[in-house]
Amino acid sequence: MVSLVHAILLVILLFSVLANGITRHYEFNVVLKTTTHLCSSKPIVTVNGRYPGPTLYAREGDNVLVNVVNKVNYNVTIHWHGVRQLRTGWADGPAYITQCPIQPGQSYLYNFTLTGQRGTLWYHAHILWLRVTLHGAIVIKPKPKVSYPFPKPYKEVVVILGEWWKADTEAVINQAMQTGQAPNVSDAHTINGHPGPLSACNSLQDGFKLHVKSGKTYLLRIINAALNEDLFFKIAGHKLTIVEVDAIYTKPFTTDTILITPGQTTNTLLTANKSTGRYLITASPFMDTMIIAVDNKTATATVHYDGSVATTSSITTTKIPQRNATPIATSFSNSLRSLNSREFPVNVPLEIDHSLLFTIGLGVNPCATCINGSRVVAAINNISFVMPSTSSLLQAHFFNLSRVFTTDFPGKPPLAFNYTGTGPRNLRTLTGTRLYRLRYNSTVQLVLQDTGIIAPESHPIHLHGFNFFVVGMGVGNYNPKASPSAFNLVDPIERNTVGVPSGGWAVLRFRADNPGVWFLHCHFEVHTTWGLKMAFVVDDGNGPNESILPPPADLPHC
Ligand SMILES: *[C@@H]1O[C@H](CO)[C@@H](O)[C@H](O)[C@H]1NC(C)=O
Ligand SMILES: *[C@@H]1O[C@H](CO)[C@@H](O)[C@H](O)[C@H]1NC(C)=O
Ligand SMILES: *[C@@H]1O[C@H](CO)[C@@H](O)[C@H](O)[C@H]1NC(C)=O
Ligand SMILES: *[C@@H]1O[C@H](CO)[C@@H](O)[C@H](O)[C@H]1NC(C)=O
Ligand SMILES: *[C@@H]1O[C@H](CO)[C@@H](O)[C@H](O)[C@H]1NC(C)=O
Ligand SMILES: *[C@@H]1O[C@H](CO)[C@@H](O)[C@H](O)[C@H]1NC(C)=O
Ligand SMILES: *[C@@H]1O[C@H](CO)[C@@H](O)[C@H](O)[C@H]1NC(C)=O
Ligand SMILES: *[C@@H]1O[C@H](CO)[C@@H](O)[C@H](O)[C@H]1NC(C)=O
Ligand SMILES: *[C@@H]1O[C@H](CO)[C@@H](O)[C@H](O)[C@H]1NC(C)=O
Ligand SMILES: *[C@@H]1O[C@H](CO)[C@@H](O)[C@H](O)[C@H]1NC(C)=O
Ligand SMILES: *[C@@H]1O[C@H](CO)[C@@H](O)[C@H](O)[C@H]1NC(C)=O
Ligand SMILES: [Cu+2]
Repeated sequence: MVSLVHAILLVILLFSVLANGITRHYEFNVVLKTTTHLCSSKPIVTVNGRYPGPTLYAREGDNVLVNVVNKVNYNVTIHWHGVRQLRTGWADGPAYITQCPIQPGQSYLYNFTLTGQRGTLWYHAHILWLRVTLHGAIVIKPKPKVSYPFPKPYKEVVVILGEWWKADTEAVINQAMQTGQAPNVSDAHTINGHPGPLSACNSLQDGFKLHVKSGKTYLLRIINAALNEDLFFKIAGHKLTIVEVDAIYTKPFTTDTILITPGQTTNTLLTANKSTGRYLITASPFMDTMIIAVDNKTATATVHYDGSVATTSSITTTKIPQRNATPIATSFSNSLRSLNSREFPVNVPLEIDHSLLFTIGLGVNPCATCINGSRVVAAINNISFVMPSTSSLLQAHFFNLSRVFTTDFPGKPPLAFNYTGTGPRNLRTLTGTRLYRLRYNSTVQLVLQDTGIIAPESHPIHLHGFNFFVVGMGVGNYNPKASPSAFNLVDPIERNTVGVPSGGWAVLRFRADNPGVWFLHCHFEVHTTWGLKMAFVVDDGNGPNESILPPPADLPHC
């Protein structure tokens, strides 16, 4: 009898576990690890000594607990990029935005639930330039017994694209901040931690090998973890079928080249339809403003058919896209559509409460100690954002601390001008810690307009706490009268990071249904450092589930 009762209880427990997800516990020790490959030997900041870091596996609905223990001499925080963090902003991770840093010797338990999300996301350090080596994949499987809306792949493989400096990256950005100039570009791109067999890096490593069986289909979960560069991704002799971006299912489409900006993820099916051989995988930069320096080296890896002999001469190669191949980039962006099925409907806000226009771009401010007496900066609506230091913005918001921020961030540029034009103008920006306030459940249309101040440039803009719909995109200046007629309000792509075209604009829509303080910034680390960032503060609603949860007891203090 006892065992029958136990069995029934177990079944009930199992069902509640299946319905609500389980709790997954991860231990992340942030430690230094000395690498001896990749053109240089130097200590790097890692999770558990691994580069890239370990993959965090979970299912939709799971509660994830990650205990982060800081064993390095840097302040550390970790961001769970793309995880919506409904009411749990305390676990979002950007330093001085939602938490103070985890100081050396301290630890912090990130506690969040993966509600309504499945797909590939990633985690990375969100302080200093530590994310260059502190990053890894988050793989969220559908709920038990739920299948993908595409044929089940034979195997799944995480492919992380990165950027590698021979020098210490903190020295690189510190030098740039002292001189006021742009930081040195990287020395290599990487695929799963390796520049690859054909790299100019003379790495002894063979590079990453993707072993495949002829006739099978593979799901590649591609992540751009580079600091400052958009990347093209190709596989020689094979087409790629895009099925998901930023943990949102897409209408499948086939392409030979993927464009992926820092912060974005792309899931693609690869059918190994050759019988044998080795095929080159490439990751190369996209930057269509020629005066901006990029690391022009191509990272390589190989698709290796089972039974093929490994000689360099036997690798089938592919044409690398030019760094300024704008048509390839535009064609890829224009092909993205949300799946918009019954299970995964598109809910684009149609009535807009806040219609915002943000200019994004560079500027120049005086700096007596800098090389030219000036420094390059970056700004949104002419404000170079300044981080608080005495508390995080979320703590200040929750505990009603005054004098940490103001809520007067301008909803439109202070000065209307020919944004993408090149005429002479005052290059100065203002500084401030200003936020834009949104009522709970209000709707936002945000036009992101690149400027030609110094030079037009594409910017991968990332919003924390939300996904948004990209309802329109174009070149030149956004035209409030003409541009909306081309909006896609039916099946626009939904994502968390958008590549705003160089000298152009993108229009985002989202509903402010997540109370808290949410960072909006360029995912080129150099632009964020220079000030291309701001935050939204979303009020609590009146309902029982519409307010921020109280902070955990171990939340770090400044
Ligand atoms: C995680 O947060 C939830 C509230 O969202 C809380 O109920 C739970 O106790 C927390 N778990 C741990 C281990 O602190
Ligand atoms: C940046 O590059 C310059 C020129 O190659 C070099 O002199 C300098 O040492 C580099 N800076 C760092 C921090 O490596
Ligand atoms: C393999 O797929 C590619 C791209 O879809 C196609 O061009 C090629 O003809 C296929 N090859 C074979 C042997 O089926
Ligand atoms: C990369 O840039 C370097 C320095 O500007 C140049 O010498 C080299 O030819 C370039 N390589 C490619 C593949 O464009
Ligand atoms: C310094 O300023 C001069 C004049 O404005 C400009 O031409 C030059 O490019 C600047 N140098 C650097 C390294 O930014
Ligand atoms: C902050 O102020 C709001 C509104 O006045 C109040 O409801 C809330 O309890 C205050 N929070 C704290 C932590 O004092
Ligand atoms: C803005 O500047 C661009 C580039 O100089 C020019 O082609 C365009 O005509 C200008 N637009 C307006 C409205 O002046
Ligand atoms: C930005 O603000 C500075 C300082 O007030 C001003 O001089 C400059 O003209 C402004 N630029 C733009 C584009 O609004
Ligand atoms: C949010 O607003 C929409 C209408 O704009 C309404 O249908 C929905 O019920 C609201 N949700 C909440 C939680 O208030
Ligand atoms: C609030 O959330 C809890 C837990 O998810 C749920 O059981 C409850 O029904 C929700 N209440 C409302 C009014 O939505
Ligand atoms: C680490 O963060 C604390 C809290 O904000 C700050 O006081 C301290 O200066 C930081 N340490 C370093 C090395 O930046
Ligand atoms: Cu940028």
